[in-house]
Amino acid sequence: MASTRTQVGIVGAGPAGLTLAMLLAREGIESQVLESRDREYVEGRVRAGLLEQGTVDLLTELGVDERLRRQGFHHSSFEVRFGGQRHHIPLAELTEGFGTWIYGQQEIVKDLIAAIEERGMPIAFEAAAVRIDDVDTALPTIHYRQDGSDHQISCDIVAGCDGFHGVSRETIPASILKTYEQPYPFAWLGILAEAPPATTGELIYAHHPNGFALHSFRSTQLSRLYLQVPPTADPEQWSEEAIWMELQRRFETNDNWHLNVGPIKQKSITPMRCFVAEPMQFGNLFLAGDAAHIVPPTAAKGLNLAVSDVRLLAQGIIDLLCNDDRSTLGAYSATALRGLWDVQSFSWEMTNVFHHMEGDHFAAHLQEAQLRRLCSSRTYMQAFCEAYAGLARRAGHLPLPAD
Ligand code: RFL
Ligand code: PHB
Repeated sequence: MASTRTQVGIVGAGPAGLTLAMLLAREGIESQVLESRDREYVEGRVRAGLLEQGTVDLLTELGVDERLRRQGFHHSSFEVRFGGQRHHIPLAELTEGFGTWIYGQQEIVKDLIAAIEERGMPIAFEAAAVRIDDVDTALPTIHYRQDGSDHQISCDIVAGCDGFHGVSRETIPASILKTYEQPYPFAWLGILAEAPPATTGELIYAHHPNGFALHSFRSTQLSRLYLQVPPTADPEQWSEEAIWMELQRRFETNDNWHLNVGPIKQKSITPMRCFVAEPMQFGNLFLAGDAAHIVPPTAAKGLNLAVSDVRLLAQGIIDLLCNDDRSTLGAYSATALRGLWDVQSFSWEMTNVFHHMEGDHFAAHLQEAQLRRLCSSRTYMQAFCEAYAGLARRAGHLPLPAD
């Protein structure tokens, strides 16, 4: 059995794990990233698309923003659509200039992997962590499988960045770990289509009696669209024609707006749920990103949260390993959870306002009243925009340490 030693063992090469590796390298801290999938899979996985300015600022600090600035799209506003009417929400105007960016998660992952490689740092692909031992000691050990054999790596700190289905969270004893889970009675059918987006200037969030729809994109030639569907929906039961018809119906306006249609390259179902695990720390194991929490994708917060978790975690690790100061790391779980619950609350609100609640006519009237208020009250609109832009978590503005 091969056995090695590093300062920080990072489980998972998603946005959380890769960003953490870069933040630590900047301070001369050595880490080893372990990733269960192969590189091609990780670089091709289509997921998030919307980045907060704070996330872009961090990628800029790390010097991995060159392609993002060339190929990404900056947005200063978004559109809300209901009752056949379009409503323009001036995001940047209401947040002292904070807009959002569209740039695919898999592109960020590619950029981070390239930058990590350039620094000669190791990422072990097809290396699946199977167990983490001794996390309550000064030298935890990650056991992993690679090339059909068992390996282990000992480290000062283990960062569990292995997403919702990883092994890190299970390492926290059941007597200590508390989880909260809230499923929704609907899911998203997401498509990636070879069709020029109807607009690249704004995203469109539509509320319709048939359900929610979102118009997004990945490039001037690739549309990314989502439809609210029942949680049991089978993507194979949705023909291309049925998907385009339903999208057109939900985006319909009384000024003849229309979608651009094209071949669908990919379709998938995303179940909608909220999930929180607390604490996000046990001994020298720290959870970050989807390993610790899931928010419904409506407000586009998952990746942005993962990045703000590791920003906080990296500072804690740096204070400990460079200055022998454990206070930031000691407050990590409480501080990250406080920011998380803020985001969970906004994601919950946005999901409930936009999605159709089957058979609930009372809810439908409340939703329309809330949407009318969002599109007409500047004060309400501003509070919504501040949360949507992730203002509290923007660069250099971490949530206050918990009491
Ligand atoms: P990831 O990306 O899941 O990465 C975890 C990595 O760990 C690996 N892994 C293991 N490696 C070694 N050993 C093991 N035992 C392992 N088990 C797992 C996995 O292979 C993987 O590579 O978690 P991370 O880094 O925390 O990042 C979280 C984000 O991926 C996620 O929150 C976002 O995609 C959520 N999300 C969105 N977030 C945004 O901020 N903006 C958006 O616009 C946005 N849109 C979305 C989304 C998620 C969606 N879906 C599919 C859930 C749209 C959708 C449809
Ligand atoms: C996306 O492009 O995947 C996306 C954009 C905005 C959202 C959610 C997802 O609110």
